Amino acid sequence: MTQPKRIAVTGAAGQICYSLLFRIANGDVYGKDTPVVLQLLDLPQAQKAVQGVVMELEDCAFPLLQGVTITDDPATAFRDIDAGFFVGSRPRTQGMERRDLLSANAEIFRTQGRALNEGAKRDAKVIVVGNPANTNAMILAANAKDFPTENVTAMLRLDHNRALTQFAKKAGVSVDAIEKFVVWGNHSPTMFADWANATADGKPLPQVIGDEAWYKDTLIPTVAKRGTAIIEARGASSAASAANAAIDHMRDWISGSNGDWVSMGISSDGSYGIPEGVMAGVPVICSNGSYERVQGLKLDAFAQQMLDRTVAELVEEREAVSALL
Ligand code: NAX
Repeated sequence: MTQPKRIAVTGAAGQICYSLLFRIANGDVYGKDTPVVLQLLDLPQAQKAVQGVVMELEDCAFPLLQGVTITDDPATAFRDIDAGFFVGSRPRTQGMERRDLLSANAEIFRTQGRALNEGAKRDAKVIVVGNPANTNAMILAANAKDFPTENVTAMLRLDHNRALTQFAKKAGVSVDAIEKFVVWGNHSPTMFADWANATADGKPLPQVIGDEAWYKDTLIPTVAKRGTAIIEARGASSAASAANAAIDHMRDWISGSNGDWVSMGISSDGSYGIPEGVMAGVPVICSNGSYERVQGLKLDAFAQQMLDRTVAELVEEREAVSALL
């Protein structure tokens, strides 16, 4: 058997992790030949709940799960890791302003960035799920000074997957028939689900669907408000689908996306006029354990306006936390 991969997961007692941890232990990230060791982080008051989750992991008798550690210390959680799922974050509580939420999370991700810098392998792959995911990822990367910024990413994949299914249903095709679709920008209601280059079974998706009003007036808002719709229906926020999206993101990054585009929040190099250093969703193609931005796309006036709007929000978020960068 190959060496086990060490995977840190934060927010381990939370509802996303109640799905995520079992998928990772089942081999859904690194494949069925690679054993894993889980290094679980949560707050001191959540340690007992994490122990309960670990009891259930044990009771699954996953052949690939070679070990689990539980801690409330980020340095211990991130030591020697090959991958990190940063799920835990401070939720918004009643009366809390958006600015306060950003700062509370910025503090968490600053501390965790320093610990990541100290302990993680330099080629570790990191996904930030905890909201505000893009800005948290930017802070994490900025505070992990000797850790490659390109190895810190934010999750846009849930928005991506949500849109794929809506398109597939409308076009009457299977989800995997749709390619070259991207969600740009922030994981927030401003995100821009862009179908301009997308295809269904190789044919241009806008032509296959042939209903631009549906795209603008139904698809875009449906995806943007899907999180809220799920809370209203389920009485709790997306969990299994969020865990699945995190798995898809990491699996593709590790094993490749077979030439197709996927949406990842990555640190901007200035492409598409997105200010450098902002962690924005862009189209990437994954292969051989890395990703490459899809370059040279032409954006029409509508797309440009949508991109500008979501990027402006990211820039605002960056300004709100600038002291911690
Ligand atoms: P839960 O509230 O169920 O769990 C969060 C867990 O994080 C708790 O166990 C809490 O103790 C822990 N935690 C808080 N601060 C921590 C810290 N400093 N270090 C370690 N652990 C800490 O939330 P859950 O539903 O699991 O969602 C987790 C995060 O994902 C939230 O921020 C949520 O907004 C975000 N989401 C992001 C999505 C995305 O697409 N990027 C979609 C799903 C989800 O809404």
